Amino acid sequence: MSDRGSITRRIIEEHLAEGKFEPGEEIALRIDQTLTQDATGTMAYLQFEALGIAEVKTELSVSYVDHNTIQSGFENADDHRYLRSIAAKYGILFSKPGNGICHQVHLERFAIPGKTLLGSDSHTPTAGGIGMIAIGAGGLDVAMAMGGSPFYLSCPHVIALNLKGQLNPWVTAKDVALKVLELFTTRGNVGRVFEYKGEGVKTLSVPERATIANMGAECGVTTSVFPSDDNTLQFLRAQHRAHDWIELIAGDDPDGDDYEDSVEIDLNEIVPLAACPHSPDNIKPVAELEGMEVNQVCIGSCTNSSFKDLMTVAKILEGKKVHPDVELIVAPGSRQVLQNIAIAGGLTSLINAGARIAECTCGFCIGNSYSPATDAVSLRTSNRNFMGRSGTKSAKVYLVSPETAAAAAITGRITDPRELGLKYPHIALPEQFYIDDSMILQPARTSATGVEVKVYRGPNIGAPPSFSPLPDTISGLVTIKLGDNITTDHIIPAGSRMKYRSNIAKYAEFVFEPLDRQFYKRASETMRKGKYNIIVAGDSYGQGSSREHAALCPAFLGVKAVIAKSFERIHMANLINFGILPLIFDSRADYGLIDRGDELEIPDVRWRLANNEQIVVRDKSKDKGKNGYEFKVRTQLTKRERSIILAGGLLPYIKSGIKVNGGGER
Ligand code: MIC
Ligand code: SF4
Repeated sequence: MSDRGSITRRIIEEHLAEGKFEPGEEIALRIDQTLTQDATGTMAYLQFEALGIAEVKTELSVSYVDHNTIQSGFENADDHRYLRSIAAKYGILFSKPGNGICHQVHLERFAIPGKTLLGSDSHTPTAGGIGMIAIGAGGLDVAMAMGGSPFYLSCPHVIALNLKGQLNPWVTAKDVALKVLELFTTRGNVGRVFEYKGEGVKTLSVPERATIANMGAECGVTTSVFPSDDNTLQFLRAQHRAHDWIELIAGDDPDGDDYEDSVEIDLNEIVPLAACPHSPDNIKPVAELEGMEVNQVCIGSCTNSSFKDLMTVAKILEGKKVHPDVELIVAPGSRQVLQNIAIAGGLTSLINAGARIAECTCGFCIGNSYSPATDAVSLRTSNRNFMGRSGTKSAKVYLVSPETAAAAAITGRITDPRELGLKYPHIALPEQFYIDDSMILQPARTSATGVEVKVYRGPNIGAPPSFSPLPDTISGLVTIKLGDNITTDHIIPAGSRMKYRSNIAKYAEFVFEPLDRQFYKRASETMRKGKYNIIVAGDSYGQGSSREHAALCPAFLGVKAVIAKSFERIHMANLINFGILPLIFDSRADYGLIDRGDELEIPDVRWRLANNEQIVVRDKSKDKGKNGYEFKVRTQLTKRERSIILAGGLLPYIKSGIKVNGGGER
């Protein structure tokens, strides 16, 4: 690997399959490793099967089961069995339910500095904490990578985040992540990478760096990356994986063009912070919220469930009891964390204090368990507090550090942990973790009989739907008009609905359920009339998760275009993969002129897209009697993406080999 330039540039250049390192231009990256989790995994593997490839072509692919582990009914269990049989058949490692959250386990057991990782989960950048380029994507893109195809993306603009100084006691990596969200917010960061530099980086361990990289996902960046240095070596050594270490430090930037911008963050100045309801960028100092009554405290999730996180909480709670009015839930990030806090005595302190010890899974974070009571205040160490995500619409979720969470568990109120009057428990990483990988199945082990592995398909697992090519003209109705910051949790809820991830016809009934329960009915009626459904939205449409169901289910309901002020990266890629045209208002004022129910026509759209000509939308419900009100929209699509939409999505594109004319690079 060259020793010149930013870490981002060095890893990308080492993995370029197409294009060159020019921010904003389309590039294709060779992918060394993939990860999937069960909620996105079944659909990803159904699509992988459709590619007809005998075996995964990556250096390593791991299938985790960590999201849908509440097996109330056969659906989840059937999915797990399907995933296990697919892993055995195609050469994929299988991390059993209970072994831990994909990002935590991947960091511990598989992440390698300098490599690329593509994961069907938006928090895949967690592995950036070890010095990987780790990117979240839709399941179909991950399926393609498992099949050996490169991953296409816009070459990122790299922002240097220069950390100086050192965190004060009781101030943590989570507070740094929240500070970054305060500075950059949840929108406007598409196509960027945050690269962490500076003396302050040396004061952070790998799990702390991983917490910060994890929440870059909330800013919408492509990924976040840290150097690989002595701390990285120490972490890998503790994981008995020193052989995976390489040093990776940003080199000279002779042309001075590797970083688009540089922002300094003084770690000494950060104080305990909280993200207030209902967005991860709604940041306030904990001190300003002090005294607010707390009903629930949840510690865990892929952001803050490491050994250090839980041992710190255990030390704070040692010899104390959880406040009588608070329920405390602790979900270790992995079985390794659980085993090691048990060995170190932390688990006993947590149990004695009155914590409810949950499984090593996503659990509360995805809202499929431990939902708070009506109107409750819940303090969580997770990364998203979108309205209703906890499973309780009226609940108020605050995102905080494990230290702040533990303080509230004791006092029953939001408390600045510095005011607890305790000595800060500095927890060092063990020299060597206790390691037991017996819940990670090697492909050969699952087919112990030597007979060809039979893929198990339960009745809830349907074939992935296919979609028609883009029509010459889109004639449709505005089925829903939305505001800014619509998340994928709004588009297709997770929580209790998540068990239908493998059954698109059923899951589609819940599209936009949190916002408009009539959407499914209206969309079905439009389809019966032989028209398409069109979604109109404001800024930053599709924030949050990588779930391709937020595109797949609308496509199943006849959505052919989304017209928005701006889109988030992963969701836009998913729309393209399922043949939905993402259009951007040329004049933002036109957004105000459209109403739900309006009849829209997008004439000659097929020809215009193919030839990269201006696309025009005609609102036939406005200026009646004339030709309707016409407004201009644009796309931010590469040639390849335009071809995919023309074909009706990525799978039909691969089969059809359609190619288009003209420029149109993003
Ligand atoms: C999330 O945190 O929202 C999820 C659930 O992990 C999603 C993936 C999914 O919807 O299955 C994500 O972050 O991509
Ligand atoms: Fe799981 Fe929550 Fe992390 Fe998503 S954000 S992977 S649901 S722990």
